[in-house]
Order: sequence, then C-alpha cells, then structure tokens
Amino acid sequence: MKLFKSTFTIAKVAVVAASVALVATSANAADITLRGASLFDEDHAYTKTLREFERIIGENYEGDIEFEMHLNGELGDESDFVTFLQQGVAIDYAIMAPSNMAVFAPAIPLMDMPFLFRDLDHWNAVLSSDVLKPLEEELYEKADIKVIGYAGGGTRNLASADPIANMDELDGHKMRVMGAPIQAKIFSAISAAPSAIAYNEVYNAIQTGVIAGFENEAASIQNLKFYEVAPNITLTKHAITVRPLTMSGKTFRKLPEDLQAIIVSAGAEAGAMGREIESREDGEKLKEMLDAGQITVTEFEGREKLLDLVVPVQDEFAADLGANELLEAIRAM
Ligand code: X1X
Repeated sequence: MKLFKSTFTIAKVAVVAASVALVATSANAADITLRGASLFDEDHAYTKTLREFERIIGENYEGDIEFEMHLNGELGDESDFVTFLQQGVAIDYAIMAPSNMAVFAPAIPLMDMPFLFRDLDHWNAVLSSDVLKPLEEELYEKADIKVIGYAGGGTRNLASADPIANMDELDGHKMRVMGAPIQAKIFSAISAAPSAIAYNEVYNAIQTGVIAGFENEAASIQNLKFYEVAPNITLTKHAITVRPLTMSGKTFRKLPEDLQAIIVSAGAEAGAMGREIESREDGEKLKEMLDAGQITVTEFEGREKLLDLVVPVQDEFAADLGANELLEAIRAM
C-alpha cells in the first residue's frame, strides 16, 4: 500500500503535531496560514474539495493568506485530525467522517449511521436542508469544531478478502468498522463480527488476516489500493457518505470577520462541488476497478432483511441520545 505507514504511532503523531504547531496560524490579517489535512492524494474528491475551498477563499479574501496542505495521511487519520481540530493544533480544516468524531460528540455519528438514507435523492434532500443543524451545534459545543460544509456522496459497500454474498456468508464475518459504537452495533445486528480499527491499520490488518474485510466507498478503495487485499465488493449499499468539511473553532474565532464570512460560504460551495464529484464518480470508479480486474462486484442477496435488522438499533441509538425526533425528521424527508 503506497500511502499509509501502519507503524504510524500516536507518539509520532504527537511529534508531528508539535512541530507543525511551531508555525501556528497567525490572526494577523496581513499574514495568515491555514493548514489542512487529507487522508488521500490530489485525485481524491476530498482533496479536490479542500483545494476548491482554498481557491475560493484565496480569490475572495483581500488580505494576505496562504494554505498548507498535508496529504496522504501524513498527519495520521481522521481520529487524529479530530483531536488536532479540537485542540486547535497542527491543522485548521479537514473533511472527516462523523463516526470518527464520536469521542467528542456522541450524537454526531447519527449523520453517517448505516442504512440512514434510502437513496441519493434522500441524501440530497437531507443535505440541502437544515435538519442536521442540531448535530452541528453539538459538535461545536462539545468539540469546538465548526461544520462549514458537507462533502461525501460515495456509497459504502463491503470489501473483503473472500466473497460475502448473503446472510450465511456474512454471519461472523470479521470486519473493521469506524470507531463510533453505533457502527459496531449496526454491523453486529446484521450478524457480522465488527471491530473498531484505525483506518490506517486496515490494509495491514486484512493482509495479515487479523480481519477478513471492511466497508468503504469506491473513491477510497481505489485511492488507497484496498482492492489489493480486499478485492471482493459486495453491494450492501449500506451508507451514502456524509462528510463534514470542518474547521477548528479555535482557529475560526481568531480570524478577521470578513475572512470568517468568506470561509463559511467557501465551505458550503466547495462541499457542494465535492458531493457532486464523489457521487458522480462513485459508479465510474467501481467500473474502472472492475475493468482493470482489481475487484469483483456482487449484489448482496436479501438486502431488505438487513434493513429489518438495523432499524430497531437505529431507533435505540436515537432514543438514548434523545434524538428520536431528529431521526424521524430525517426518515420523513
Ligand atoms: O472508514 C473510514 O474511516 C474512512 O473511509 C473513507 O476513506 C472515508 O469515508 C473517510 O472519511 C473515513 O470515513
């Protein structure tokens, strides 16, 4: 795998964070450096979204501003990014999965709970509305992270070393899930055997047989060459990604007001572009990998059965958070 070093330790993240913090963001309008991070290279929709975000700001802000982007997971994975943003060190903006932010804001993973969206139209309707605002507010209050836009739009499927085509093959399937407890609950409910593993450990964990697979969207499977170890894609279509484009509250509040306003609208605009790219490219990327002989693609037999199994788990999660009305509002859209 070309991009992640599985030996990336917490200690190393801390060293990198400390050294980058030496060139910390200046609130001086004449000289502002904003630092971003992406797990991927320039070809991935997240990086393109972040580049568009930078472009719009650079074009509209009259002060002296520059951007410093850390690509290819060089600063760790999203669980590292969320800590950096919360603390206001090392980076100022990033795109992250809500389920990788659960440690600071327990309700935020409702946004990317598997089987939440019926289809792309439903997902679009939700992201074009204000229905997710209460979750954004919780993230800001509890983690000091500000949502300024939404990227995403990839459909998540199972990717595994051996084919998983039906309930029998899914039973006890050892797979990686993201860190939010709701992710493990949902995949347990459909009879898999999930474990939360850091994203930058997944490739090696599959290669060494610690797990038999994971779940992900085409853009990331292709970008990080996960097909080398998990070439069997099963179309469970269990999630359409919602990926907040976020900024550290600590950074945001230090910036001049005119720049803050530009950032807020650049986040919305860049996110919309990113969603358009990733949702449009999703099927194309699957086909590219299929045509290149990198993956096989199989429908999951009896997907409706999965839905029956997960709805009570979703309901219970929302009830525990006092978010039943929010979940109903999303479902009703
Ligand atoms: O599963 C993950 O942790 C990652 O999967 C993809 O690469 C992206 O959706 C990323 O945001 C993260 O969720």
